[in-house]
Amino acid sequence: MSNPITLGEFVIEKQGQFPYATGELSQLLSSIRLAAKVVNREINKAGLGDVLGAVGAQNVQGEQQMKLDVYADEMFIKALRARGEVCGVGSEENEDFIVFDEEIHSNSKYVVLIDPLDGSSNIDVNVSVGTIFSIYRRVTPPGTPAKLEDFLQAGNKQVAAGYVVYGSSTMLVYTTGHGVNGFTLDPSLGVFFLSHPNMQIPKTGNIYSINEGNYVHFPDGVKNYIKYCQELDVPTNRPYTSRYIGSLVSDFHRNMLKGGIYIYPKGTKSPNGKLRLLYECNPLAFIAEQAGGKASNGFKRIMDIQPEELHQRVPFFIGSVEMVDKAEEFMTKFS
Ligand code: AHM
Ligand code: MG
Repeated sequence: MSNPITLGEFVIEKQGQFPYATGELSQLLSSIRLAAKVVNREINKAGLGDVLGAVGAQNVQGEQQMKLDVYADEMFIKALRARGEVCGVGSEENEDFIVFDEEIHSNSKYVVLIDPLDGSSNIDVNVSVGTIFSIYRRVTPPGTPAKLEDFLQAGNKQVAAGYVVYGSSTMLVYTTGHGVNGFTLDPSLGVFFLSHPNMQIPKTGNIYSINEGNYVHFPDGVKNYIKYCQELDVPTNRPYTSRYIGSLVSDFHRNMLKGGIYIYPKGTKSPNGKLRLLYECNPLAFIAEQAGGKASNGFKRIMDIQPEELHQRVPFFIGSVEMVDKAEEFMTKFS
């Protein structure tokens, strides 16, 4: 490795870009980085379930083995609680947000929204999963308990966002609104190294990612866009190729690197789609835009949607800007 830069070093070097107090963001990211490493270790052992004792069974210490999504949720919350930057966490795993009210949080200025283990149904079959997080300045005064309004902020108010993909290698990708950088974990050292500086999503691509099994339930705009993706047209490199892992972070990450579009539309079964605005869509939208891509609900910018509830779902179109533009064109035309 020539001149390796660790995530810790990088965050400190760039902390001047953060509009608020120096050091706050690095503390916050170091909580996330630590929890990500612990979760990574557990995920890597998941295949040993039958050997070491399946989830739900008792392990050798007589402790109950936790489901990994619950475990990840607890790890991230514990790591964030251990430092003083955050006054509350909203998690996809929990019905309500959690307020941190210990002494060290009396001056905390941030809230975190997190999907601790997205795509967790994939773990049993050794497919990549991810963590998605989003950081906001609280809007209520420090020194008071965090309130719902601190969490229900539009995505355009995010101060940082990122994801971890636990894949063939483990990567942490984040933005603070100054571009996107990706770090790969060296498992032998337990250190994330800068591996993907200044990530850019290609303006267009030839991958479309959607669960086509739900085709009959899709709106006409999406049905017609899929047809467009499958047509033969040499100048635009069609037909596109179809890739759907069913693990959002992995599908998004691949499309980020190669160019593509990911769609989870509304369907007759799920009137607002499946994905959650606060835990999944906003953070990935922030990253996509910072990498030169785009995220939409089919008609408008994801990050301009005013959230009304914590677990709100939205249709989601994200990826290469020209592909999302094209999909929006179909949505408008057939709506
Ligand atoms: P989860 O938050 O319950 O894990 O669900 C989110 C996951 C995404 O990772 C993935 O893109 C999507 O659900 C797949 O859903 P489907 O199986 O309906 O295609
Ligand atoms: Mg999820």
